[in-house]
Amino acid sequence: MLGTLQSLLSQPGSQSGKRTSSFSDNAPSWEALQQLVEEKGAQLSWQQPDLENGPSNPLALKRTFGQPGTPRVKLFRDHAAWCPYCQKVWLQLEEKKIPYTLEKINMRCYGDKPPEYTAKVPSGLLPAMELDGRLIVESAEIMRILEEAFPDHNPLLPSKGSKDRQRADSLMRLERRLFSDWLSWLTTSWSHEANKREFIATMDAVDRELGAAGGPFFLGADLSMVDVVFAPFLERIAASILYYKGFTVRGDGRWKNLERWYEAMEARPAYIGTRSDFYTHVHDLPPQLGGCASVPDADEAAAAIDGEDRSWQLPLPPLNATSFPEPYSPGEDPAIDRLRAAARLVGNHAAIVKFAARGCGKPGWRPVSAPLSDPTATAGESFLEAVDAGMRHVAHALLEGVDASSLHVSDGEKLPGDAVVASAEYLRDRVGVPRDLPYPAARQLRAHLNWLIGSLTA
Ligand SMILES: N[C@@H](CCC(=O)N[C@@H](CS)C(=O)NCC(=O)O)C(=O)O
Repeated sequence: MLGTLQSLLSQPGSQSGKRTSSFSDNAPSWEALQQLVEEKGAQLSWQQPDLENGPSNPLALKRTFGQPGTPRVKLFRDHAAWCPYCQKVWLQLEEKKIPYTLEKINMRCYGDKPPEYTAKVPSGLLPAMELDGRLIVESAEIMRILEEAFPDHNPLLPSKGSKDRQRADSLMRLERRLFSDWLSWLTTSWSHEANKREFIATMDAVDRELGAAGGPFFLGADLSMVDVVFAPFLERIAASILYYKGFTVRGDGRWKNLERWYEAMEARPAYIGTRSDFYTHVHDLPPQLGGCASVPDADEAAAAIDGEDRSWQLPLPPLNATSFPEPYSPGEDPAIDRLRAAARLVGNHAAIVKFAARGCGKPGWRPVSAPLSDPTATAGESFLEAVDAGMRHVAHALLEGVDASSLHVSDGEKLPGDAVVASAEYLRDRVGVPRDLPYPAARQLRAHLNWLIGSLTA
């Protein structure tokens, strides 16, 4: 499937073979849309998130959790929120409510790193942390030091020498075994059956361990460091093994304790703000791992994850703990999810329009290894007005529903449909979770971009 996506990406506008129609510039202005966001927010009792003190949010650059003073910790994590090692540290800080500031650094597959970062961390690796100005690298070391330096902030490890601590240490080793078995199966096409057996045996062991202390977490009723360490990988495993191997990890009841663990994690605001989605993961893993190996059995699930079936079309199928392809136990609140997507689009419209217009602009002079990234691409400047109007129609449809949209499509209209279709597709394929939006809001945005694309395409 990635092959399909890559070829699609190399010729922006997969609908470009189809006939598109021109359309009218009669969507409300951005100012009027902002007004609507505020009105809807008041109606639905929804407020813009409190980035500093509210639930974890990928847009936050400073977190104080209401505590006075200057944060002692500065975290450097990847800006796309793709790196599992960064996610562990991020989640630990959030669960412990340790005040911190954040600097986002791009991964190499997203282009060159800022020289100030490589001067500090010559390997360029993420995450890194400064504690009282002292630099620490390696996620395991960072996490160990955070536990030691903030003993009063919700300790996540049982005390040294205790039986629980021994169990926690042994579970951490199980996590590395799972990591290795997952990668062996995911990244190679040989020994498919043997790799699959090995992976399943290790997942059976993980599920047994999740039941051993009564659950829902590894050490029992309370979340611990073990859950924090497993979380980024169990998240990526569920996405990638379905997409590349057609094998359901989550949602078919095979591993009951694990299902309960996913649900318990997703009930935690600290985790949900860091959680990505299947689509983002299946496309962020290959550039980090140097590729993933698909089997033909995976085609149906992969098409659903890529939104190539009806899964990204309005009306969206319900989202819950058993939805296919991606279970999401907090479920959805479609009115709020649409509002959240609209608020982001309206609040950041100038940058988003320019970004989307790369879809009708020129690919970059220097490609990078992440297919969804093209840092040197340029926007189709002459189409900015049309793309702007298209995005205002999308925001309006998110806020008022597609039936209330004033979008008028006909061959005689002023604005070119083809450039806008290419731009909407470019943006749709690059909505990243959690970087841009939480999953339920991201799928609303993708589906409303598809509504625009479908409306403009004969
Ligand atoms: N052992 C390191 C591994 C960190 C690591 O591999 N980070 C990757 C991202 S997942 C990285 O920074 N790669 C360089 C890059 O892509 O920019 C740790 O646990 O912190």
